[in-house]
Amino acid sequence: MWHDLKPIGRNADTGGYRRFAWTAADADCRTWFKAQAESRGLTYELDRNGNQWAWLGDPEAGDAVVTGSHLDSVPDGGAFDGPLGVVSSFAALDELRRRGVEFTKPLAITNFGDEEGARFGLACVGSRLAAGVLTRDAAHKLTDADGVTLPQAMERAGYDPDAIGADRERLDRIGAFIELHVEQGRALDLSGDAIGIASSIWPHGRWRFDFRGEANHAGTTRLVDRRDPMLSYAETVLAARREAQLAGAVATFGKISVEPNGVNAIPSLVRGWLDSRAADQESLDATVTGVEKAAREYAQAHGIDVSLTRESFTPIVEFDDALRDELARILGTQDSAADLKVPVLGTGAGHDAGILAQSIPTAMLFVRNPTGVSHSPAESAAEDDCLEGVRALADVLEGLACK
Ligand code: HGY
Ligand code: MN
Ligand code: MN
Ligand code: MN
Repeated sequence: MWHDLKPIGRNADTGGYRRFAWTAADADCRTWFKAQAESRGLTYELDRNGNQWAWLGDPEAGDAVVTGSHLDSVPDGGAFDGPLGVVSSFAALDELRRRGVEFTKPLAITNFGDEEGARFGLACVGSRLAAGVLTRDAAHKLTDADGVTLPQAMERAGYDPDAIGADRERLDRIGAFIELHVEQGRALDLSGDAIGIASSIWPHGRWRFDFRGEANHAGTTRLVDRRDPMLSYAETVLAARREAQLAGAVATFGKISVEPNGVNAIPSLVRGWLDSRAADQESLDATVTGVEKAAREYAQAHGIDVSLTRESFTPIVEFDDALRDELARILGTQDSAADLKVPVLGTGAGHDAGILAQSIPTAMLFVRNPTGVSHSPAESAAEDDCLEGVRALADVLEGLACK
């Protein structure tokens, strides 16, 4: 199963993955998912937002236990971020069938579309649309770096962009959603545990800074005559590091666009995207406010126009206590989360579980990542830990959906 998926969208030179929404690699991943579902006799569904579902039992019955994750990636991403959750879901079902359990509730496995937002800039598009927290109109405005809109991309991939939108009736059939994910950090490596349970997802967002200056000749324009927006951008990146350090947050400028983007031309426009996250809202607010203040002060001093646009934001997600305690009881045979054998940890990474948690009892399982590295070809997880993850997920699904 894993080996059929691994080659899809993989860059042989870097070992990284490029599985952007509505591309050929995405289509191949979807074909893989459908084949896995049908080879297990599961009822395959593709919902109006392009999310895939594989059902055991009656999808209409309600109170379903659902597990899954995503198959798309960031540019040059790792092999585990997303796919580990989907593959582990199918493997956990295989394990439950080996155990001969009897299901008392419907079970479904999902692949949520466009979780990374790598192509159109907004994360969790498939789950946000289904949950009704992203409107069709707003989604239709999403455009990729080549100017292709999300509706055009969906149409080219054979999907109907006018069908997208809230799917509450489908989500209301879910009694509990569990997402297994490779840890994106080193907490489990440091604690010496293979498996962890999520307590929360930090509040996080994406802001776009536009710095406008004056295009000019790189060779003939005196320094004093320049209005170079690249300097404002550079100062803002350094300010982001300072502000995040002060607030105990994280801040990243990982994406930039420059116009006209010529080696020998002073830019007219530099766009920089800030990704910032913190364990609490106050620290996040302090960071972004500080970065904005620094950007405006520097821009003003150098005759640069600066504008700031918040492109996306996800408030803190506190996962459902009762479900988290239930997982803890099942996994650690503990009566409550208080004296856990299985560590509970917060995360700065966003997930579809964070979107669903806003309206459905939701929990996350993490599998140890020995280096903590993610969103990189170097992302890794030991096979034994992945198998431990499958066993833990099977235990949880058995505890929640079986006699
Ligand atoms: O950006 C994130 O945290 C997630 O990997 N989409
Ligand atoms: Mn990711
Ligand atoms: Mn992910
Ligand atoms: Mn010239």
